[in-house]
Amino acid sequence: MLEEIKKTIEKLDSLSKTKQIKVISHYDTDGITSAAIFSRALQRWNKKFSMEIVRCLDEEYVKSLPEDKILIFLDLASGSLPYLSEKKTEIFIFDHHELTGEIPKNVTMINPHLFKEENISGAGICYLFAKVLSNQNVDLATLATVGMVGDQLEKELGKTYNSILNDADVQIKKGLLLYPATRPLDKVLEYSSSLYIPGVSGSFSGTLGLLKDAGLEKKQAYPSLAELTEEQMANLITAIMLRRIGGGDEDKIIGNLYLIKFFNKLEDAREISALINACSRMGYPQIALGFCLGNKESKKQAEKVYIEYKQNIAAAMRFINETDKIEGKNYTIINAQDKIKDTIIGTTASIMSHSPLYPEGNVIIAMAYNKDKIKVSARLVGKKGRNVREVLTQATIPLNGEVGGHPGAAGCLISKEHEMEFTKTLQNILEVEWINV
Ligand SMILES: [Mn+2]
Repeated sequence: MLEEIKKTIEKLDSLSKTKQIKVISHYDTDGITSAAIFSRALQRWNKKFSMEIVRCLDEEYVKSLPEDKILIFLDLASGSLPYLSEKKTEIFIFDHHELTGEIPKNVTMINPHLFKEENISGAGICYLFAKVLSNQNVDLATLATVGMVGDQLEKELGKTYNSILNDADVQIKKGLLLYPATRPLDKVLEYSSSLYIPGVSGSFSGTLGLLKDAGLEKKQAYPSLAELTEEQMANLITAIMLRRIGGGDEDKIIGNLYLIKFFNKLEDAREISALINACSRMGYPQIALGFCLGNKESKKQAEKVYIEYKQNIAAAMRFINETDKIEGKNYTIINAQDKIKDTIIGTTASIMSHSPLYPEGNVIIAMAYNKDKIKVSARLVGKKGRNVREVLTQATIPLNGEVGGHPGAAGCLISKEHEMEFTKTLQNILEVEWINV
């Protein structure tokens, strides 16, 4: 792949002598960190460019792109090859998503799928590009680490990732997958929505009880996960396991913590990823990008937006608790309409699927308006149960919706005029299958 990257750089170099560059990247954490790495690398290479962050590439958008500029796509576009073949300009793609169709003649692609290599996130690929360009760019490896965590690729690290992590200013520590690992444990345990511990999550006294059982004491403050010794970490994990008996998910709650330097402070890469993601979902990808590039003003703004985002999520969860739901034996449908932002409806559905209120195998469908469309997110609680992507695909066949995702987490966009029809079809599918099972 490195050889291909070298050739790509030469091609880009000669083309850019007569043509302007437009870079388009994805709006999630991996896309934003890709954009940050790529911008810095182009800037140090003395190339002028413009940058745009988008949520998805649809046909209309691709058509609207200029024909007289070099187009570079980061962390997306592998699934849009047929549209791109119609553009009359040179296109470069640095992506890790699966390819649909042949690579058109006007497209140069760097994608690990083409080289049968380990899956590397968009930011990882952009980092390799930057490093081939100049060794000065090794300082961008930390951003590549954030992109990796953002796309949850840290579970199976191969050779390439190990070398990227080697370049990065990162401390790796085995421990409890609870973030941020850099804040006092009492706060993180009480307020975490990613790891549910019966009697502890949401309870101040329960949290203190757990910490006492784990033998952890408050000095000026409780220690953070990052500060624990190996023995303390093991005791804490045991104390949590005892409260999650029957959970059977040790591998899910233990893993590597990635501690990185950001703005000269030790930070948890997962927390940085959550902050970037939050800014983008709240409609401020440019703040997220500025934050990644080390802009102090962006950092201030990003922190503010992150707090707002958490408040939005909390309000969404309150709304879900209080609102009427369509409930069947093994499914729950929530139509939030305009009460929840379409950009956080997926996160909301994920939090619900981790909540103890819904039993394993339950299908959660959450819907929210997006202008004249409806964004639909489906999640399966636990691992065993229906393929939710299939469920959405079946329900959207008559409506011309586009479904994306995996068996356990999927989403689609339908037209608002089909709201009632869609909900009914969905209900029918979920009911019928239940009888079949
Ligand atoms: Mn990605």
